[in-house]
Amino acid sequence: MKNIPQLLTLPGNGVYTVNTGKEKKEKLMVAYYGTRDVEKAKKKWLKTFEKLDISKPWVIGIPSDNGGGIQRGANWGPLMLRQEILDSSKDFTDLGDVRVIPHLLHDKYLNDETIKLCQKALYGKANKLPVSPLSIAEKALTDLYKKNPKARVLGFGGDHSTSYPLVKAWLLSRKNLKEAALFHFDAHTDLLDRRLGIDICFGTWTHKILENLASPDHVLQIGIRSSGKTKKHWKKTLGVEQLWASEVNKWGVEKTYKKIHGHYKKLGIKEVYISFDIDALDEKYASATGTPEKEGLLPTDCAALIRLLSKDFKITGADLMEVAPYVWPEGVEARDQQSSLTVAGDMARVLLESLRS
Ligand SMILES: [Mn+2]
Repeated sequence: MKNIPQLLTLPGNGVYTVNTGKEKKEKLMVAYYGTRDVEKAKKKWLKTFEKLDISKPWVIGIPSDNGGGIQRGANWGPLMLRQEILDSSKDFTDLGDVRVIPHLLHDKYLNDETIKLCQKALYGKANKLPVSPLSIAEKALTDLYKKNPKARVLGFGGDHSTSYPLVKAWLLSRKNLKEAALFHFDAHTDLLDRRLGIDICFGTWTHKILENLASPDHVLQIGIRSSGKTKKHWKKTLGVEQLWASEVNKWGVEKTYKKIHGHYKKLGIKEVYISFDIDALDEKYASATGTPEKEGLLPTDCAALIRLLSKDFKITGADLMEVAPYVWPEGVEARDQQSSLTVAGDMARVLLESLRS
């Protein structure tokens, strides 16, 4: 645990800037720690780790969008999502943000010399600590779960590759892996083996996480509508189950939930991690994201499904990904852009609530 405060930084401060976003970062510091002074806020934040309280869910931000690749901007997700849920900040413990060097993704893609130079930049000296956002996140979460296996963590991304360390650390710390499943909201399957040779990015992370699950059918994907391959293809080649957006919109909440419940019960699932890519929602509700897609899910349906799921299964981990506040597709008005962030905040609250029940 002694490494944790080195790997993380103040909530909302993980995006390295001098002046950009200063007002928003300060607003968050004042709300959390009652000061605009970074050093004073840091002292109070460090106290969080002296006695971590597992009666409340924990929030962690991974403000990295280097695993994206179509339209970046999800690095601002963690700061903006916290702004949207400030009023309920007493209901969770904020661990802060993973420290991010914006040019890096995972340490496996780096040479020794670069790692040493980046260690010096982050920690003041060369040591054994990781330097890339996904590697830092995995190390921090693994250490946190080791001491607190019952912790319930809500991660804020970041592009969807930042779910990889969150879900991996969650899976590796489960007492009974056979009872653990992933419920994945997304317009896309994220199931590529590699994208341009890279095996951990927004388009591949779900494929990569299959090796850590008890079996591939422990992933259930929902909201899919933009895939080069059919539902049958993914089931046949990888064994992953999907509920496409067209099916969910046709069936409605009740019938859809019956399918989800039936699938997990058949497998003997007891606990579930919910990974929520905001683009699972229809573009009308989620314009502030890298790849908005038409004919998606309704926020009210998603909230209802999460609530139903949390009644029958323990939700012990969750994340909200790909919220990109400054990404503004053509034709979207300021009002719609703000309502898109409000909807994302609502989804964050629903996820927090599911971790509490
Ligand atoms: Mn995704």
